[in-house]
Amino acid sequence: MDLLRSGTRFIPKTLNDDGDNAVTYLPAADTTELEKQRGYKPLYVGLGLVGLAAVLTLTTGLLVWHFHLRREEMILKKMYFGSMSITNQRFIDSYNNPNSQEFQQLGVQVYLFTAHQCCLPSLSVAVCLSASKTYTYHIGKLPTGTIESPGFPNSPYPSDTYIQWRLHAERGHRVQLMFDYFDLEDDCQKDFIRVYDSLVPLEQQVMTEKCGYYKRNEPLSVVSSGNVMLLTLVTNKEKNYPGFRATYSQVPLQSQDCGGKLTGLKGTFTSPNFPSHYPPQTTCVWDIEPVKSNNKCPKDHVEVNNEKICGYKPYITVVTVRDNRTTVTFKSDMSYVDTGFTADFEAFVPTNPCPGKFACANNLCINNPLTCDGWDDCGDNSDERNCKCGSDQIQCRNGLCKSKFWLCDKVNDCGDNTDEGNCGSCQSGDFSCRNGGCISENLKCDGRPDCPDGSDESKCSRSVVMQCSEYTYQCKNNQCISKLNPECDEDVDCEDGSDEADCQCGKRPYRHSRIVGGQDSSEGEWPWQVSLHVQGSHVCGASIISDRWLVTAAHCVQDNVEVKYSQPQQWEAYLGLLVQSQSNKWTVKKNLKQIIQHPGYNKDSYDNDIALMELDSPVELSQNIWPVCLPSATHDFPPGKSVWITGWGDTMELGFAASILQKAEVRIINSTVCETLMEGQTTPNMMCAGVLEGGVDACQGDSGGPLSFIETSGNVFLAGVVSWGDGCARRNKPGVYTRVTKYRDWIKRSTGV
Ligand SMILES: *[C@@H]1O[C@H](CO)[C@@H](O)[C@H](O)[C@H]1NC(C)=O
Ligand SMILES: *[C@@H]1O[C@H](CO)[C@@H](O)[C@H](O)[C@H]1NC(C)=O
Ligand SMILES: [Ca+2]
Ligand SMILES: [Ca+2]
Ligand SMILES: [Ca+2]
Repeated sequence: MDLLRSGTRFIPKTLNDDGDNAVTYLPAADTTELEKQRGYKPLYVGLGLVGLAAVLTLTTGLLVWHFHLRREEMILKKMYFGSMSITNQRFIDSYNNPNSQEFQQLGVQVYLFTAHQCCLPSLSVAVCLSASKTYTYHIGKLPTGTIESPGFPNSPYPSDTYIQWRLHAERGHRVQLMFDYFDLEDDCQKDFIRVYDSLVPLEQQVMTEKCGYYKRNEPLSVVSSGNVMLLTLVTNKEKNYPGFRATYSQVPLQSQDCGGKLTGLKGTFTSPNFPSHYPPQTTCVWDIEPVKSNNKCPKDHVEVNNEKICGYKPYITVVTVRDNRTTVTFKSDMSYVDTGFTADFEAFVPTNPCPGKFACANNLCINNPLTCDGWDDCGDNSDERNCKCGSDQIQCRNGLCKSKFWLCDKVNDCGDNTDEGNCGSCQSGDFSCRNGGCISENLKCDGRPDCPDGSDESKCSRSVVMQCSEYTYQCKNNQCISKLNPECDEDVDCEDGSDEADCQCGKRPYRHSRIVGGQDSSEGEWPWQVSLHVQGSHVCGASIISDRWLVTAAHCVQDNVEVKYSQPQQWEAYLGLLVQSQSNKWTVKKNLKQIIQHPGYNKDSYDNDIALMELDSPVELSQNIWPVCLPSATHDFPPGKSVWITGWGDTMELGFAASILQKAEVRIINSTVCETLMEGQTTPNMMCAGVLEGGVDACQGDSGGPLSFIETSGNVFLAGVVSWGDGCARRNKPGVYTRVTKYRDWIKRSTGV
């Protein structure tokens, strides 16, 4: 009976040897319909299938085979489930217990899942589900309850597990499940949960599948369409994460959960439960009345004006209705739900749609100064057409104007490459050496340096040892290698392996699945960010580079008439902080032992704007307190690439103070171009970065705070220190940052780090 123990491989094809294609899907019984029509609950029974083929002959009614196949790579990992509904029986609670007298009287012989009966063959090796378990909860008796993954919160969930939790609400209610902690392996091929709108894992009724990490300010919540829900947890052999904790409850099923009549000239409406997941099988109709289909979106969608909208839209979507009323319909089908939408509506006078503002071609109204500024604010570029370009703009051949920041940064901003022509690059077929000059493309990566600086060998899979220069990386054994940025790129390039030593820096414990609209950071997202306080208030930012040392800006520690900022006893450093004035168990407050301002700091030109701070005692590193990587002196941060600025707002100047740590994505500006734009106020010790397309201008960087560059390996490097240009990310003004690579040797000499 116990296949695994007997050493036999689990063969899921007991019934039919044709394998995958032979699995038949019969339509699932619609549980809600049965309930509504007959007042009966259909009886669903999970059948453990392994070695139990005989059960099949006993069933009456509808039999549904569920074939749980996780995409191609996972063909070896399958689970089979059967379910059966007996439609002529009224459901009573004792049917949940197959040993009850009532159940036995049904005359159906059923095997429920028990440990070791369901196995997952993985990578051709049979793996038994060591803890396959089913829990059942009836919500009516206890209004809410908690579900946790095994071991939570004290230990990670177990390997090779399949667990299911069945939730029954009372009739006339929905089941609501809210995860307040969720941290699973990032790869949904490996560990995942699924939530079903049914009591058995029917593919057609999956509401959602989740893995990875959800931060606390983005809770995960799902609602069923009827009064049942199933949660399953599947884990594989490796990498066990903390798991999850969820609260279940029931919510009354209302006939009118959403939709309705909207009047007035302005308003907002959202999908049900927004920003949580909307329930499956939902239809909402809004009649908008001051003012009014194709097959583009066959599944869940919003329909307005016969136009269906679905999918993820990072930017605003505008629908214009040329009528004095409209209807908006939201529909979700049986499976896979998401967080839905929020929408604003506004009535307009057709003859003057945007009084006092600019009317985009899509009828969005934007403030006049946003036209012809080089940024697409309408979403259809109509605010950037027919413009006369300003002196700080590039006149693109296609008629657009773009900010001059974006000249010669290898990103085609005009769309027709106007901004990337005349950048002194070589003819096609030639390779441009980093320090100028052109060589034939064939000489690239041939193992011999042909450019004077060897840069033709700098972006190759193999690194060559060559003469040291400002374009090579120096290994600990003093050999210099040709590869560009070989540090912590997960390939050993130095003979002594020193390029891959000490690569724990710049790792973020939490994985950040998708960058959501807002600019608030989440806990542990920037664990090197420090808040420096003087006299109880936040004054500057800093970055953690070791358990003892911080990097900040020299101008932060410059004395003025009122405060001796250069004195360590003036300062308090808050590490692991997310919200100002809200310390938590991860937050550590430290005093300083010493401050080392760069001896070459020039308070007029802001040249060498960098300083070091030593903590009075080493800080214990944690998931929220972690050092950033220091780039080697020859590390290249090329123009055109994204970097992140973070901070609570610059309070030294006339900024605002944000309460939650803010982040903003900016783009590195070509330094030759920046020098021109800033009219010679920059030095080679500075680098410039500007707001990205679609970005908002807000003052998000703190003086002294980090400019973080996320390398493809996932390690984050400190590219810069917020210095001047307000430390703000402003559309038409680049931010200027201290170029950290210039100070690598000084930092090493001063701190040993
Ligand atoms: C809306 O327009 C129709 C004609 O298109 C008109 O008959 C109706 O009175 C209008 N309703 C309002 C509220 O203006
Ligand atoms: C920066 O722009 C100049 C022209 O202004 C160009 O020669 C140079 O190659 C650019 N630098 C980079 C790294 O693209
Ligand atoms: Ca614009
Ligand atoms: Ca460009
Ligand atoms: Ca390497």
